[in-house]
Amino acid sequence: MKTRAVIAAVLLLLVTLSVSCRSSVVEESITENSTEEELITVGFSQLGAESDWRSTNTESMLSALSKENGYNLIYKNGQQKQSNQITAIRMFIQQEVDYIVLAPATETGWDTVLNEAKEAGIPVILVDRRVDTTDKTLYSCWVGSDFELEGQKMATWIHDYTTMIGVAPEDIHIVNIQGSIGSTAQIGRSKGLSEAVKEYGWDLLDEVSGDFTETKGREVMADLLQKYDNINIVYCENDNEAIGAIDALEAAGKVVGPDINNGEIMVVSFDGINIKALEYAKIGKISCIAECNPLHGPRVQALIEAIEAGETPDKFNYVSETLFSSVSGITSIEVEGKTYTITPVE
Ligand code: GYE
Repeated sequence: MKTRAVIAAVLLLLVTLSVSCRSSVVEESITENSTEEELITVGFSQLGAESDWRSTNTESMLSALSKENGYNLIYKNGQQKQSNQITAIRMFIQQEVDYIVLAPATETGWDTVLNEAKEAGIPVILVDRRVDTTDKTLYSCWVGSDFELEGQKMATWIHDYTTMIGVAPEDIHIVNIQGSIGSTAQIGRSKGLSEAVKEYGWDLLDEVSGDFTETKGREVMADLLQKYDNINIVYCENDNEAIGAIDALEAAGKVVGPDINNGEIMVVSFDGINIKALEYAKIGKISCIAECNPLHGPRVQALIEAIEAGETPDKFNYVSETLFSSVSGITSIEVEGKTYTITPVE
């Protein structure tokens, strides 16, 4: 007993000595570690900065995944190039981030790099657009809009409105200024329109990409006006394109508005975040805008928190959205049995 007590006392002394010798170092690294460890490191690869929607989305992500909220965010702007996004993801993997958040430019071409993230054990959360991978386990979950539904809603609004003012389907001559080709937003919105074209027998004159930008929207619209003299509806896959297209239409002496029976050219678009576009919607220069909500920061934050708490969030998380219009007569539309009320622009 006595020997054991002596050994215990000596051991205690040794431990105390070694702790006190290292104490300052240990304390320092504990302080450092504890703050760092409390923060969740997230690598966010944004696809670019092509539109107002995109800048609002970036701001929302940066403010939700902030230090104050417990995040150490590494933000990378892909400048519209998938190759830049792939490089960013590889960098995040090397930095051993806790999560990768990806807003992908296009749907295809992600299998290899997402496999690398999976092998490194880093969960990937997709935001806004989606990826087209055969293996759905390459990402944890996705949050964004139902782009095809947005297109269907817009097509239904066009159908209801033109029926109301008595325009025959064959007298509807549409051009589609598409978004960036291969992006989920473009694919869904173009599909919503083409299905309606088939169903109602509208005349879809042309589909060209305006890359979701004002400059390209203006350029493409000017070309389309050279090619066709009977355009009466311009379907723009985002507001920035619509603003550019309206410029080009007015520069060519056209009157933009919903009165297509009297020669006006009707413009419709998507997003509803750009101030100028909302102003245009108020005065009828843009006849209808299908809302696309960019405020995904808190949604991504909630998904990360759920995973941190050991939960498995739903794979696909949709945001509900409205339509904005100041054109009188249509107060709601119905798509697949569901009613959507039109929000007037104030
Ligand atoms: O509509 C457009 C942006 O993917 C939903 O991308 C997004 C689209 C948005 O540049 O303005």
